Amino acid sequence: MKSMTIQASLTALTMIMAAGAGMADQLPESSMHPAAMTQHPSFDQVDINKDGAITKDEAGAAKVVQQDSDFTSADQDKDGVLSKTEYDAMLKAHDRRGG
Ligand SMILES: [Ca+2]
Ligand SMILES: [Ca+2]
Repeated sequence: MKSMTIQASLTALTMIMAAGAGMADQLPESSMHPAAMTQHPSFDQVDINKDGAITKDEAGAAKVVQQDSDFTSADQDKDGVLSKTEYDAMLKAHDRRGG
């Protein structure tokens, strides 16, 4: 009777370990998907050439804007690029829209 209890415990332990391993397997895969879009890239990450401004190409490459009109409306002073202030304001606007 006692040995059956041990056997049951071992089986449960094996199942827990297997489940843990399965979850660990999934972690790197999900972190490879930037489509998890809960967090926006920082200004520095989007400003690929580090000139202190985000062009439409850089914003598109980082997927921080879905369409030209998003970029245009974020470019508040209409100089064709996003400053850090404009970029931050755009992200805040995105968050407000819940998207
Ligand atoms: Ca740039
Ligand atoms: Ca601007």
